[in-house]
Amino acid sequence: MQSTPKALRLHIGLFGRRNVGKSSLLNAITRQQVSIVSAIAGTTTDPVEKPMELLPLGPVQFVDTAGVDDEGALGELRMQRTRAVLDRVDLGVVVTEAGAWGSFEDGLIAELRRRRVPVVVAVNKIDARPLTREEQARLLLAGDALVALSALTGEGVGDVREALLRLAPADHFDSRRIISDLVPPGAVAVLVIPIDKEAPKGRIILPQVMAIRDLLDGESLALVVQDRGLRRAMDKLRAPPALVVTDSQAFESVAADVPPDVPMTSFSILMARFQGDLTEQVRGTLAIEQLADGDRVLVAETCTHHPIGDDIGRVKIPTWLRGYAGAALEFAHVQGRDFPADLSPYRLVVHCGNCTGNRREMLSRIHRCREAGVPITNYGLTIAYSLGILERALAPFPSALEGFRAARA
Ligand SMILES: Nc1nc2c(ncn2[C@@H]2O[C@H](COP(=O)(O)OP(=O)(O)OP(=O)(O)O)[C@@H](O)[C@H]2O)c(=O)[nH]1
Ligand code: SF4
Ligand SMILES: [Mg+2]
Repeated sequence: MQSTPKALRLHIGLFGRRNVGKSSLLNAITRQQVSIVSAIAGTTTDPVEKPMELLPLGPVQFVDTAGVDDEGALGELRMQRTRAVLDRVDLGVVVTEAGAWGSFEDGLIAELRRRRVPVVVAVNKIDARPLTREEQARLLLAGDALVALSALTGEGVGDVREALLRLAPADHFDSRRIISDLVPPGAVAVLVIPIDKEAPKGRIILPQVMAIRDLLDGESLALVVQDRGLRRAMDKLRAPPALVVTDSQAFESVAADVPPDVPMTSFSILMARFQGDLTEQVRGTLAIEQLADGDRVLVAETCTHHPIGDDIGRVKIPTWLRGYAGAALEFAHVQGRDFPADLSPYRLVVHCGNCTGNRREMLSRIHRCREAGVPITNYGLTIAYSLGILERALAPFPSALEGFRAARA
């Protein structure tokens, strides 16, 4: 259970002033001492994450944040970290205590609403101070659900769980598939995974694992090969596969080995669809055509892996883009949560597949790019485009292909 990829977990954020009992509530819901509780305001300084199974919903990820009402330099840093959490939650809990509601809480709700995130208002510490009838009437209108509780005695904690279950977006654990919707039950998908020096020792990476698991769930067949074994594998099949998926870095040789009438795409294009907005990112890819000398390109990665050898983000993407655009481009790199607040210096954002992140955060990055007028693409789309095979790699996704053709025309 603990290893369900983060991307598939519903993210639930706990927000509120310092000392209202956010960490106590998390501990009460999970029945574990996950987050440190103390009478000193400002105990939680960095977001604390706790994956758990919230039945019958399934795997969720709680994020306990730092209280964000404080001032000063340290307070500002905490607020930035908490704001980053706002960008990636699917559900928000605003924790407060009786008599404390003010413009700060209204502001938090507004931030969550702006992101279309449902909100539970949780009034804690009712053992010490019950909620008055007037306040209850007012707070009922503040969020989508109101719960009065005591994390200390446990009263009302079950109601918080129930409110979360009720408000969880119905489409979260939905039929969104990585690959199995493209490969009918019983049909074969060939997955091409080159084992080169960038491949992690003794294992395969998350998008590949997720694709194999999804094919198993769909009762399709997965044939996993290295790029140099592809032709031999294709020869052994009695009928052509329903789909060939390759690591983007082997695109060129795989495109040459796969007959033109067999659908072909890459893991990162599958991930763009599953974890982001494929059509928007395909449109963003066309901005590569406009790149000129001195333009700045932001390369963003969700995880903080240590770059090795010809790292795709640091070496390969810059080399490909400079070559394709024939321009002296400048590259900036960010990893993890450090997506810049100001995107105006950039002419293009090239994002990784976001396999370890969650979809809402990716969609919120895409949204921020759109608001800033900065196109966003991803690794696989960039590589396919610069190799001139993007149209072919989009053939399995008619609406994205249509968007691509329309934008190009
Ligand atoms: N009486 C009472 N005290 C509580 C309750 N829940 C939490 N407390 C106390 O309130 C204080 C703050 O609790 P925390 O859970 O650390 O609060 P927090 O919101 O995480 O605080 P920061 O991390 O500092 O922002 C602690 O002394 C808790 O014991 C409750 O339901 N009733
Ligand atoms: S850089 Fe992005 S795509 Fe690559 S492993 Fe990390 S999160 Fe996944
Ligand atoms: Mg805390």
